[in-house]
Amino acid sequence: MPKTGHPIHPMFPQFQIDTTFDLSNYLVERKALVEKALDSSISIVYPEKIYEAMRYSLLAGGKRLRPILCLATCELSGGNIEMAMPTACALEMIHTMSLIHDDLPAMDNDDYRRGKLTNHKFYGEDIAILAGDGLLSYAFEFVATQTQNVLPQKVLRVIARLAKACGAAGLVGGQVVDLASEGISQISEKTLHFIHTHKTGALLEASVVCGAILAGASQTNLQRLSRYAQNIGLAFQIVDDILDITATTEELGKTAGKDLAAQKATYPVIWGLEKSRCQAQKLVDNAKAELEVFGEKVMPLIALADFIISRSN
Ligand code: GRG
Repeated sequence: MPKTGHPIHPMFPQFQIDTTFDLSNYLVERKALVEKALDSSISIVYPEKIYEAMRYSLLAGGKRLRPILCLATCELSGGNIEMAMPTACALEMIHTMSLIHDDLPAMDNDDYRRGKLTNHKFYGEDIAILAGDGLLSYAFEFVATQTQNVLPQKVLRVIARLAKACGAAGLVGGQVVDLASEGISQISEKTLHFIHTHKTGALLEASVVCGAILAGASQTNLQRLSRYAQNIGLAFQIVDDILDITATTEELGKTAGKDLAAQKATYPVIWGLEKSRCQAQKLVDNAKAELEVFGEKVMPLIALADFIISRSN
């Protein structure tokens, strides 16, 4: 029952809004925890160059959204931050490797990422490919060797989930269709949906689901959280497409206007900016509706869903 003196949440009248919840403070705190764990995850040993290249991109900033989501769903499902931190770090290692490879001349050919020269511009293509490979394999080693106080079966499920998100059924598959669609501005909405649910959505979904698996969430709650993640994943990509048009290179930390220049099919191209914004909002509302059963501990996930459409980079 709602306690007195607190406003009622418009979507969830059965519980109250935690008016003391401060998203920007939460993000700053969580980001700092993740940065610290990432910094101590890789030390520089011989052959120094590859470890330096891996750290160059891994510690280059970024919103750390995937680790933060993973920690949040672990806590929501009754676990704690320590249980999920190795998986949270692995998610960021995988995400970073995908950015390094995506930026290569053979793919998106970008010079800037997270406000810095891309890995291949700084270290050369050979080392950038290997830095990506190094981060990918280390991500799995890190989960397997560093996760504590979690049953091995759950760690195994997390490893399998992460691997699926990386491969042809996830990021790799999405990237392949994205590359094949280059220069074709008339691709169908179905193809665009496939690209984004795989290229962007798969890892966001794995982030949300893996945190909950580690904490022992029920199958029903895992399905609810999956649907939450699918909705925010698509909303995230629509906003990414919008920002490519509306934000500056300085705001984004990467080259703005690339989609238009490459005549890429995006949601704003198909729907226009206004409809794209409306669709993103609808998806976020759908995502939040999935959280109804979780009670008051759900504030971070509600706020993170809102952040996904209000962000400026
Ligand atoms: C994972 C084995 C394996 C291969 C990767 C290159 C590739 C295959 C896939 C491309 C995936 C890709 C780059 C998707 C784009 C996802 C996306 C929207 C990135 C931007 O994410 P943000 O905004 O970035 O969270 P920050 O810098 O804040 O972390």
